[in-house]
Amino acid sequence: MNVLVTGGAGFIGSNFLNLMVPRYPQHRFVCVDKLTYAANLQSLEGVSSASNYALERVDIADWDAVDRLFAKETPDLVVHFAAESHVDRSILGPRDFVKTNIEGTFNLLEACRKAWGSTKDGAKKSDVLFHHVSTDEVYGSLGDEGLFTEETRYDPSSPYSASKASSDHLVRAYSRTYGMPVKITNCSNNYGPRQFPEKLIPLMIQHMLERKPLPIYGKGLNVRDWLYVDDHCEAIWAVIERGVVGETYNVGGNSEKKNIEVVDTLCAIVAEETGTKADELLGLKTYVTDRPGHDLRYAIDATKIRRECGWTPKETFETGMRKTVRWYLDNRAWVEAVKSGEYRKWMDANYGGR
Ligand code: NAD
Ligand code: TDX
Repeated sequence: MNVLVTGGAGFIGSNFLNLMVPRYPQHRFVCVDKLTYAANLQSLEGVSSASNYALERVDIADWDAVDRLFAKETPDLVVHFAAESHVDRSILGPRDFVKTNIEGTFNLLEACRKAWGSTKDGAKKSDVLFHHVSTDEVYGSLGDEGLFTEETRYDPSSPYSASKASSDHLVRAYSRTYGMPVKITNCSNNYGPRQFPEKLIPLMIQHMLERKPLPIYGKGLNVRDWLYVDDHCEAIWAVIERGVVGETYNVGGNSEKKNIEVVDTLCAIVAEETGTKADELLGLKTYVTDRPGHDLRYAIDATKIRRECGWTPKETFETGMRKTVRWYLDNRAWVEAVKSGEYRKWMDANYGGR
């Protein structure tokens, strides 16, 4: 198979490529990425010289570029990770989210449609499967009870989640209207190596190492369902291999934690791993203004993917968090590289260099 992996230089996409490129030498993997602030080619050093790997710098919001890419590559499978992914950025500047997450997904679907049914007699030319990587945030917020299922009504709260919801609707519409083969996964919060340090877990680790305040939004009582990134990547592959075409699968770690619990756990692990007193790190906790429209609680019912695709997560929250802390301790240069340049400018402009 020729596999296009959009957003392959970002957090989840790079972990996906690091797992799949060596595992499947019979498939060719093309990383399709605009290389925004969130991308880091160092994350792909382990696969960049593999003979079944290639990189194409493409902005998926640019139709001509996407059209050219598909003419050149004729993919069998598109695994679509590329997105603007940070909720806080979407609140401060939603435009890029609409461009990449909605228009970008639309362009990829159009390119697949062109490959799917553009012969004169309307017969399909190729069988390209479109796997859309989405989020549980499309469902909005839960109260204290209940879980998101694949039937939960969409009710997004942020420009980010609204743009992802919109892209999910487009993907389903292409399946129903044109009969195109698509699959969707809606996953809970990921954590692990190579995550950009604007997201809760790597941001907190970094601030602990630099002895900076640990900014906790509101009272820290919002709940997320955490999943180790490799478990998410395996879930995507399980759905590609064993999921039913046209179906949606929720993916989650069965690991609900309040934000404050996440920070306390991280303080304990970082203290242990660095020989620091936990109290010194716990003393850095700082309660700051809440995120506007902050969803209270996310939690996933992953029964369908377990039952139909035989997937279960391998890591627990405790084992995954320890691996993650170790990775950030062992890869300080990676963090420094992504913290330079555009990220630093954005943080300085919006958070006074936090
Ligand atoms: P990320 O921000 O780390 O990476 C996104 C990648 O997409 C970057 O490499 C970036 O350069 C690329 N990109 C952005 N705009 C592009 C464009 N216009 N054209 C081509 N490439 C572009 O994101 P992530 O956390 O790895 O998330 C990947 C996907 O998984 C996203 O679709 C996100 O919505 C979804 N998701 C993420 C999580 C999570 O917890 N991180 C959970 C569920 C779903
Ligand atoms: O400094 C912080 N302090 C804080 O309290 C940050 C960055 C976050 N938070 C809170 C907000 C959330 O309740 O921590 C929680 C997690 O925040 P993020 O890491 O920004 O993730 P979230 O907003 O939940 O979204 C993530 O999971 C779903 C990803 O960024 C999305 O791409 C994915 O779809």
